[in-house]
Amino acid sequence: MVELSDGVPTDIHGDPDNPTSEGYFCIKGKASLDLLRSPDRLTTPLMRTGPRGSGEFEPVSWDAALDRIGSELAATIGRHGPESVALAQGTDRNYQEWVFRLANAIGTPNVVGPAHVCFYPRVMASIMTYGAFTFCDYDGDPEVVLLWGSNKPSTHSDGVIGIKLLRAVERGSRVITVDPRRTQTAARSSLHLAIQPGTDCALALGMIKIVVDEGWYDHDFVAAHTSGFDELVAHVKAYDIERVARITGLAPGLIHEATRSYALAARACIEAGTGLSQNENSFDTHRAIALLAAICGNIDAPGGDVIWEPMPIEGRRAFPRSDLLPEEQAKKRIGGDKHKILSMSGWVAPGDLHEAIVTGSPYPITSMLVFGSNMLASHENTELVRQAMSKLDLVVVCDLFMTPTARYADVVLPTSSWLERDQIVEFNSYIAARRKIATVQGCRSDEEIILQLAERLGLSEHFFPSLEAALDAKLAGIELTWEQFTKIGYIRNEKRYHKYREGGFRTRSGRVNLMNNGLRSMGYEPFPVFRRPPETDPALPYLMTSAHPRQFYNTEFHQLPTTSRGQTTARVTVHPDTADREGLTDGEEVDLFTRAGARGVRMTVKISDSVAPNVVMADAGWWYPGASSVDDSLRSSVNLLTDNDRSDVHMGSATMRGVAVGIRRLGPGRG
Ligand SMILES: Nc1nc2c(c(=O)[nH]1)N[C@H]1C(S)=C(S)[C@@H](COP(=O)(O)OP(=O)(O)OC[C@H]3O[C@@H](n4cnc5c(=O)[nH]c(N)nc54)[C@H](O)[C@@H]3O)O[C@H]1N2
Ligand SMILES: Nc1nc2c(c(=O)[nH]1)N[C@H]1C(S)=C(S)[C@@H](COP(=O)(O)OP(=O)(O)OC[C@H]3O[C@@H](n4cnc5c(=O)[nH]c(N)nc54)[C@H](O)[C@@H]3O)O[C@H]1N2
Ligand SMILES: [Mo]
Repeated sequence: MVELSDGVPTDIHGDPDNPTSEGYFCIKGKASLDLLRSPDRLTTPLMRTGPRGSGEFEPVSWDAALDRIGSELAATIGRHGPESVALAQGTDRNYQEWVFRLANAIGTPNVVGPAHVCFYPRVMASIMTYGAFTFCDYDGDPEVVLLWGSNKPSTHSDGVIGIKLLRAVERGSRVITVDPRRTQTAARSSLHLAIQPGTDCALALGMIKIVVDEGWYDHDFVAAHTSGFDELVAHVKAYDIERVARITGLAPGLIHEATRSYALAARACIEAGTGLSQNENSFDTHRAIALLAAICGNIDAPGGDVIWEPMPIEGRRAFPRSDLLPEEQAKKRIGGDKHKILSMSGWVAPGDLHEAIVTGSPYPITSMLVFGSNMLASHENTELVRQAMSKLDLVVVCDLFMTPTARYADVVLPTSSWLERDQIVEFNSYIAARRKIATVQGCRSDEEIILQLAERLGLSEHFFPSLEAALDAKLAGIELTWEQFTKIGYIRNEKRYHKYREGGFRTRSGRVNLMNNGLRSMGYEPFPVFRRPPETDPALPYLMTSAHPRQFYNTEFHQLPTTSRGQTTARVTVHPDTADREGLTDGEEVDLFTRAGARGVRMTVKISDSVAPNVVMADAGWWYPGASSVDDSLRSSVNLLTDNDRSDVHMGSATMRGVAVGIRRLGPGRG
């Protein structure tokens, strides 16, 4: 709820009637008015005048900027084909379907983003298992919530926010947390499994074995609605509890107790988060968890994992118009032969794209349009990203702020924030009309920019005469216009349980694929397998992992007073034993490194026994807005240390959690 005084926003707070938030409001929401007022906002298009990264730009008009982009794109499409244009977006935002529609209309299959390390490993694992993806039914009062690599109370995801979990706990739900870190929720959980980073796949397979051995699975559901159970039983024989305990660093008794508690609960759901999606086991970890949930009969059950049914609007599914992309173009998607499951979802993994740009193979990629991603900080392997961005003929970055990534652009387009645009917001539980209530002069929304680019590229037939016409078209399926919808505000999505009882699951067989022959025919294992534990090297004795910070949003908000107050440098949390061993004091600066002698990542030490002695927890997503060079602004960016060496074969998920590192002190040792 935004308070307006003479049309000017003066205050912002939560909306008690909102079906998702129930009025809960986080610090990032509170910072929204900072976004309108920030003196650092970009307010005019810029063209680069100095070398890439130098930060030297001159202001130009919108027409000059868009004309240049239009003509350079037309030229490269003419010379090298539409696939030479790559589009990029960061975290899922409400205009994502517009980016895909533009790509499809241009005819390029190359859209890059962090999908490989964000929600897509989970989404694709669920789709390959039961034909859809699910969300936790907190309103259905689960007896047990298995919070696995997810820190829900700090991070909202999938349109269900932490407050729903906290309310369920108030009503009696028990939480089991699987997290290498003792988070606030872990401390209040009935069980906390402080797992070694990157080993969750072994745990999930071990839990399946226990459920099978003890006979705790849902016999009727397994018989009626799954296929491949006997083969699964044979497959998990290799994951006996002693072996799993060794891999994960967890006591066998604790694993058994957690499994019993989850499997025997009448209602139980699993919140599987991004903590599982950033290592080489990512897809199989999520698939093993999907199998565990299925055999326990919790899919589409009250208080369980409920399958999402989108509302019949032209939203995330239909609006991208994948029919516009010819089959022979889709086949050219970079990485399509390598990371086949990611490719099925329409995304390209950053490592694959950047490699193709740098090598020019299998074909030239010359241009990139970035709609809201600070990829020099957020993609793994910063050095490769930098090489790729340096090589492109045309880089366009749409952003609110001058980020390290924007400094590499030829053309920067100033973008509006969420308060400055009309948008249909599509969540699991509802759709909402988000209305424009403010204007920052000079800025345009991504949707407007895409409409104007489409016009210059002669693609208007695939778009709309105006933004309002587009919003009307999106709502046609529910027989509303945008104008009418703004008066209604939001519409709740209907939740229905046990939908499979009517027509089966949306898989080819209509059953849950415990064994997946489709995966086999693509050259993958039909069952999840745990590959290997994170590497250990005596020179790199610690396993670095990370979490999304409560007061920032990925790499965002470091320049805003409300959110940056209280933390001005990136932190690494180390155990007191580690501090003793390395001679570290609280608050001192250190470098984390992965190669002796190579540049490290600068972090401020925080000593706490919330992590194990061999685990270090580094803040991800850091950059310093005030720094004079790109190098300096990225000095605390953990992706200086990540690479594409150990990535998931299905999705290309890079290893960002469970990276072997050493700690280098900068000053003399502790007394
Ligand atoms: N090491 C490590 N790396 C990670 C992660 C990690 O945990 N560890 N997390 C990964 C995950 S899950 C994700 S999703 C990615 C996030 O990666 P990104 O999405 O690249 O990161 P963001 O900070 O969200 O970048 C968004 C940029 O968009 C701008 N922006 C905000 N709103 C808008 C808008 O409406 N329009 C436009 N055009 N721009 C806008 C912001 O100012 C910001 O510069 O990072 C990934 N990288
Ligand atoms: N406040 C805030 N909210 C956000 C974001 C943000 O940056 N800030 N980012 C948004 C985005 S793009 C995303 S993808 C989501 C992510 O939200 P979540 O899915 O909650 O993911 P994270 O917070 O990245 O990590 C969750 C937990 O995983 C733990 N973890 C780390 N390594 C491992 C491991 O190997 N195994 C296990 N089991 N756990 C591990 C971390 O300690 C952390 O507590 O949040 C979204 N919401
Ligand atoms: Mo994400």
